[in-house]
Amino acid sequence: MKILTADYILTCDDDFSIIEDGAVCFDEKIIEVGKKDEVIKNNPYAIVKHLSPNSVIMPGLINTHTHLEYSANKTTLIYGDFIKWLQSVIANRDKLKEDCGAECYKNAIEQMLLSGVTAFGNISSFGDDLDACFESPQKIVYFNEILGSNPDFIDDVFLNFEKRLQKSYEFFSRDLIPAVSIHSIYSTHPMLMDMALNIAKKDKLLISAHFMESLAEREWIDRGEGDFYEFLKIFNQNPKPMQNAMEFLEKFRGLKTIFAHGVVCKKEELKFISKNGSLSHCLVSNRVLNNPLLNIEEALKEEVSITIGTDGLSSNNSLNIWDELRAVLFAHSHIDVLKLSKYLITFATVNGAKALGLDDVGMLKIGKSADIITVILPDKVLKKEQLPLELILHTKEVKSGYIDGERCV
Ligand code: MCF
Ligand code: FE
Repeated sequence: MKILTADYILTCDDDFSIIEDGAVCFDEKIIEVGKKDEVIKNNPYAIVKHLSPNSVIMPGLINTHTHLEYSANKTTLIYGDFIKWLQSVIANRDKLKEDCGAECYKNAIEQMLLSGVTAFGNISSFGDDLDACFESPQKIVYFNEILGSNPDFIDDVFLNFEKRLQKSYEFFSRDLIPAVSIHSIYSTHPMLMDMALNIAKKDKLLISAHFMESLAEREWIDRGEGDFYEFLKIFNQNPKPMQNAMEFLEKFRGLKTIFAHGVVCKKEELKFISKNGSLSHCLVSNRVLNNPLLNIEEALKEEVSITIGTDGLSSNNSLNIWDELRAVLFAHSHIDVLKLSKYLITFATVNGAKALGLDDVGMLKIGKSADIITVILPDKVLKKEQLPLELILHTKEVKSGYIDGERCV
């Protein structure tokens, strides 16, 4: 049993309580959170470690959407236009996949870990990242991706998906949870979706889907026109949208889905997402692919649970979640900075945990798993209301991290 004491405990509980001169006592689970003197008095046999001045203890951070298999990308893929990027992914994915060996996966996972990410959602297109995920200390929801629009290949594509899903079941543990990813409305045939979602329903698996990420996607789905039409003509002489947005969404009703991006959603779509899952905000990815900025306030008005995703290195220069949080903070310049900072910490902790179905993390509270990170700020924070903002501005790496009470950083 251990006790960590710090200047601030950011509990991320329902009241967003911040405890000054606090402590957390834990083994694999959190035993007590409170004022330093009381926690030490109540747990006399625990080993006490006093963190340095300006220390903060908070829940481990959660990245709900990444693609480890694209971690070899630095400057290969084309940014600035969603369709051009998609074409460059198709042209380069085999090479990028080959270039990401064990070391590349290890570095990507370590970058997340050092930034304090103790749990993440990974979209796996090929199953090549399974060993690396198995070996990582973090809790991972492993989304096996399915996509394909040609009805002639449905059976082959589904067989390949089933094989990958099966393989991920062999690694099933508390730390690696198999799940399903429906790539998107423009790339996945409704029949394929039904087949994959039937498995998700039967096995109670979490789902992830890219949804309404670009204006091109909106135009294609609503009117069958635009850049997507030109792009899809390469594969099909007379391409047509396979379903409309609500038909696509309806397939996820009653399931639990993380919708990635959602930057060009209509009100009724946001309403649907709020009742059937959550949204992963991948701001840097949206920016480099020249996609619109998510309207956070509109999504919150519809009671959407927003989480933070870095997306893969296929559309980001960093998997460090603090880099992402800083970018989000600066991009949404019309939202009050203190209010947004508080939101962002909630998005990256409690909301992320709920979205990934990890109900025992994301908050420092008695009985939750001891997934904890510590950060040392460069100086004193005079008012605790400033703490979320100062954390986002100054943190690059955590001082230490624990998963189920075991030291992992
Ligand atoms: O989230 C971004 C942008 N939107 C769609 N797909 C991806 C993203 N990052 C990686 N991808 C992958 C996706 O999983 O790129 C491929 C899929 O395998 C595009 S479709 C050939
Ligand atoms: Fe993605």
